Amino acid sequence: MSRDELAALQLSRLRATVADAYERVPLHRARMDAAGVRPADVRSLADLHLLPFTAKADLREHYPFGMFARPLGELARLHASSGTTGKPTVVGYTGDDLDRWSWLMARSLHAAGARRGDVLHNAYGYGLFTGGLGAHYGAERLGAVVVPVSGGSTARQVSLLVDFRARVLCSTPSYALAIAEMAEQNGVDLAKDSALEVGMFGAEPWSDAMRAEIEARLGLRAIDVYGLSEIMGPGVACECEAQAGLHGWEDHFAFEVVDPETGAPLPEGEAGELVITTLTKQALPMLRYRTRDITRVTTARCDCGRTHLRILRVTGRNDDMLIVRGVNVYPSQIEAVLVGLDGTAPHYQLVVDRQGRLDTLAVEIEAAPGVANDAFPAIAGRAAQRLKSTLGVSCEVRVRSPGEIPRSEGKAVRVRDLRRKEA
Ligand code: DLL
Repeated sequence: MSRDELAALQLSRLRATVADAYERVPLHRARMDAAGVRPADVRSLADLHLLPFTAKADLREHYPFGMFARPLGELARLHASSGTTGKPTVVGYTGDDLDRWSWLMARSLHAAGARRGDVLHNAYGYGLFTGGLGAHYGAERLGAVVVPVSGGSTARQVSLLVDFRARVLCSTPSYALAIAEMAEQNGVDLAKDSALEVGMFGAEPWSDAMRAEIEARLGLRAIDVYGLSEIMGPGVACECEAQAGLHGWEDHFAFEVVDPETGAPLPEGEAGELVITTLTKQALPMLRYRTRDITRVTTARCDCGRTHLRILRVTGRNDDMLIVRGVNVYPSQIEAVLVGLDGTAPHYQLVVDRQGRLDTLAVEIEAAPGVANDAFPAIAGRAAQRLKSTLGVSCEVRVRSPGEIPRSEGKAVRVRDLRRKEA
């Protein structure tokens, strides 16, 4: 579709979604009434800006089903985010929602290079998390042969990957590395001994340095996939084989980037908070959902020929941003500096603490297997110097022995915040 055709389709779907949300969801109606906006006021895509925002807190306050636009009896499935504090966020799908999600995940997988008949090893967690089932049904829709292994039992994952000749691996990027590491410990070189060619990784921020590391150790092309349960799950946006940003599927979602402080829309290319409006969701239509994810978008045509805009790597979440002596840093920026450093393994954790009234940041990195303990201080020194010159902050670097930093089976825990213990 040309961008004009895409825009026309977006507008007609937006108008239908807004009318439906106003009609069926008391929260949307109340917010729009308070803002003095009627569904009929949405006459162009630019009028999207008239609509009030929604946020994760709205879902929590209307726990569990208060934001659904369909009665429970018309739903086919529920998912929920674990949520570190308070109640989980619950999301619902009609049968048609699940059908569209499967198509969008199939489309994403195809863009990533997966094909009908491929054996697809799905190591995203199955359950309330959207990763496992989202990838599963998308892969089936594509015509792939799904191995529904879920996360965990990493040694067994390695044998199954090799024995079943999987061509495609789906997992979080951090778990992909844990699988690679387990393989190496068991004398298996996945780059040589497996049939892997495509990896579809997401659910957490990761850097290009991490991508290079994963590609080398697993012998595949690592593709970034993005999504969030409040909007659908995985497959809201996905890279194509050009690996030049994630195509946001604009026939089903409208994307905006806003200033995280003021909420004002930002011009194309500027970094800000991604805001998403669903255009075809039935059970849980979302108007201008504040994702908290920081990124930039471009509508420049991709080499692959797709006209969908591209979301340039999500660098991190607004709430994950650390302010270290006045400098804003995201864990993934630190990752980009650390991964690939001589003598280290690509595992790290950031420890935030407080001394007096000042926040402190310590970076824990892991020595590569076989590196002698007396080399640790020199490694720490090199890492600290790189961090200082790239990010402009000095921080303490601690080098841990191989295997000491916890491995993830799903989303990695990158930040240990010790400040909470004071509260
Ligand atoms: O993580 C859905 C998903 C599953 C996406 C599998 C991709 C693959 P939630 O658990 O609701 O949903 O978490 C959503 O994870 O707002 C981002 O902060 C982060 N996130 C997801 N994908 C990426 C990515 C799933 N590719 C939250 N890069 C989002 C960076 C990501 N962050």
